[in-house]
Formats: sequence, C-alpha cells, structure tokens
Amino acid sequence: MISKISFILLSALLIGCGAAPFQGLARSALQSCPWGWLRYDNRCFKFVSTKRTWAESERYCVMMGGNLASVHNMDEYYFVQDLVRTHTHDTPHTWIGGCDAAQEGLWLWSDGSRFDYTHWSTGQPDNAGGAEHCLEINYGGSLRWNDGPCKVVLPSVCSMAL
Ligand SMILES: [Ca+2]
Ligand SMILES: [Ca+2]
Repeated sequence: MISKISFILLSALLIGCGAAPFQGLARSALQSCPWGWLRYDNRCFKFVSTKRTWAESERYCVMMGGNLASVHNMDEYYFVQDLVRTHTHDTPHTWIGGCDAAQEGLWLWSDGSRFDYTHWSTGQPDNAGGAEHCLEINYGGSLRWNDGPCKVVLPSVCSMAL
C-alpha cells in the first residue's frame, strides 16, 4: 500500500517537473528568454544552424517550445537577419515560419499569428514548378523573401512568445 502511494506521488512529481506550463510561468515571471535565445520585444529568437527541411525545422522549434519565426514588420526582419549574420558571418538562405502548402497563394505563419507583413524579393513568390510553398529569407541580391521547395535543407530561426 505504501509503495503504491509512493509510486503515485513520484509519478506526480515527475509529471510536474517535465510540464511545460511551469517553464512558461517562470519565463513570463522573469520576462527573460531561455539560455541561447535572444529577446526582441515580447518574443525570444534562436538561430538553428543544423540544416533541415522546412517541416523538420518547424518540428525542432516546437520541440524547444516555439515555432519557426514569424515576422511582422521591417524592424523584426532586420533583427532576424542580424541574428543569422551574427552566427554565420554570412547571409545564408534560412527558413522562417511562412508557408502556403495548405492552399496555394494563401500564406500562413506556423505560430498562428496574422500574416500581416511581407518582404518578398522582386518576382516572388512565384511558386516555381508549382512546388514552392515555404518561406526562405536572404534570397537574391536584395536579401529579401522567396518561396522555395519545402524539402530543401536550410538553417532556420525559431521564435517563442515570452
Ligand atoms: Ca506555393
Ligand atoms: Ca520562388
């Protein structure tokens, strides 16, 4: 009987330690980002150097408590570009969270926020070959946005709300 109660208590403790809401509470109370993430306004951002497909990049961001980054104005875009440049000393094509895979031409952010700003390169998005549904940054000489094939492997930027 005692061992059974102990098991239940231990299980409860283990569940509590691993629960995301506790981490979320601590973050919002401290108003600071987890180690390795950089704050901008009320969000935290992280550059991920490992190259993955768009969907694998999104899954990795989710695993860390975020999503691929959404971008809502020019200053945020410059911040994300700076983050990539700081880590790579370069301007590589990099995944962020935009995608029109569910319906052609209807762009959504994977974090569920409004798609209320764009910074497309000239002539983009062009859905080349009928097979470009994912948003890469630092495209072309202007280092703006392009819709690329989602299965291409690129570094990525994640974001999470504080
Ligand atoms: Ca498309
Ligand atoms: Ca394109």
